[in-house]
Amino acid sequence: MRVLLIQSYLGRREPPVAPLGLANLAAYLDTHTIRIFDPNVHINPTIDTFAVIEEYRPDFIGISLRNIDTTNYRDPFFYFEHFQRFVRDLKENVHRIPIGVGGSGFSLFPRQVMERVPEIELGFFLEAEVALDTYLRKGEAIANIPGIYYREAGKIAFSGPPKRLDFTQIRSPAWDLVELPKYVRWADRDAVGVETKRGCALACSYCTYPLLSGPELRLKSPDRVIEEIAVLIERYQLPRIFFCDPIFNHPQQHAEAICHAILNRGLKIRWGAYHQDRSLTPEYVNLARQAGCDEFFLSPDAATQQTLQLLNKTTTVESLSRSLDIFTQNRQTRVSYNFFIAVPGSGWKDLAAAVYFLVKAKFKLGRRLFRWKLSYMRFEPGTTLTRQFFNRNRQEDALLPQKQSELKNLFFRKGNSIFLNILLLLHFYRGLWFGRRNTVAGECEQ
Ligand code: B12
Ligand code: SF4
Repeated sequence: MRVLLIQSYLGRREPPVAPLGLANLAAYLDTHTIRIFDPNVHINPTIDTFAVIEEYRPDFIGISLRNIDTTNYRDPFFYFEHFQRFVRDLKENVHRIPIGVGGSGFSLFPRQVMERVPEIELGFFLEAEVALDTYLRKGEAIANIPGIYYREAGKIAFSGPPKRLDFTQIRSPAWDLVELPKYVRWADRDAVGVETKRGCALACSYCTYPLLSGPELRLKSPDRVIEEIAVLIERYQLPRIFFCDPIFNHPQQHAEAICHAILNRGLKIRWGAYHQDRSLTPEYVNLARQAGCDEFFLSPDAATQQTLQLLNKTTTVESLSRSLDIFTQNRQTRVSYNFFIAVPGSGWKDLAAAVYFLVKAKFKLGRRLFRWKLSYMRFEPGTTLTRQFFNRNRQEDALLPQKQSELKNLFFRKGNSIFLNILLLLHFYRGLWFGRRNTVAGECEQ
């Protein structure tokens, strides 16, 4: 079977992200002929996609719907609108070829996407290495393949949650099928990702990652990770990668083992990764830096104990402050800290604590405070916070709006005092200065 895997077109130019999910899927489809295409790194995204279809003549088209929107209040861009148009145009051109969709954007809103994009025949929920392979082999009825949304008698049916992949057996991404050289110049903007694990065992109340990649940790062996990095360096001369794990340094021993393996193998690679502050030690930071870490991304999100607890963070005021001391002492690290401006029940004191922390961090780290962010939380499906503070009055369906202008309604922006709310309103809509600068497109809300 000829299979075409497409990264969905974002609808505008932005720093691209190499399709790691599609490269993982392709590694499992070795009984088929596969092509991976990312319109985002082509000059005429839609026209070039049609040209590829015309030339390749696939029997099945799989599209990765990675992003729904930017989750960024300063730049509320609705990728999903463009995805809908992209699939509609595609189907008009290729009406006899079945279209399947998967990806984290799809998995956050599976039923809604199936309803709103009737051109999609099949939707693959969560990780789909096994489900897609089984479906394409055609030996099994769809209803018996866990993890698939499909259409039956005019209704949307679901075959049940997929089994999570055994990570000790996982195959390496088929990067040879991706036009990887096109991403190399974006390496410093986190364009090429490597997974060292799936899952997050922590449970911050606003976060979708445990839903998307599972609440239990599945670790890739450090040897396997090193092999994958070595291929990226040797075959594509890639100078930098981003570790796509929800949290790289949890568990700490696994992160340390990977750092040691990079050093022992003598790999020259720079990398960035999401870190949590609770278990940071000066020794670990030093080790990670020597192994190539050039940016530690931290999302403490709040700076008072009460708001940290409400968000169910493992961070404490003490661990946050200790992390800053560690980064201050280690004079070669670049760090980014993200905070939310408003958390349910928070007030002036909480906002002031976050601002004070950032000012202190700027003073202590100078230019090494590479990015900082004071942003608003976007309610996302399936989180505790959404259940508590969004669903009370509204349907979860509203989390996938109909149009871009509705995105702004999905951010939490209420403090516990009237004057604070007026300030937040002005900040949110009128662009008061604080927290609006110093973030780079392509970064990710955690
Ligand atoms: C790491 C990461 C980043 C890194 C990416 C680094 C890199 N080079 O890959 C960086 C920091 C650059 C980043 C940027 C952004 N990110 Co981000 N990111 C992630 C994260 C944590 C992991 C993604 C990943 O690589 N997973 C590992 C791969 C293997 O899994 P996967 O892609 O999901 O693929 C599997 C399945 O989904 C499925 N699948 C995927 N595609 C398809 C297609 C078919 C046909 C089938 C059958 C199955 C299938 O099978 C795959 C294999 O199992 C996710 C959260 C998460 N846990 O998913 C957020 C996430 C994807 N990001 C998100 C967002 C919003 C963004 C940004 C828009 C942020 C911004 N404002 O700039 C940008 C977009 C950049 C771009 N150009 O696309 C959101 C998207 C949801 C939403 N609300 O829109 C997520 C879900 C986080 C969240 N808020 O919940 N991100
Ligand atoms: S915010 Fe980070 S630590 Fe918390 S649940 Fe999400 S991925 Fe895990």
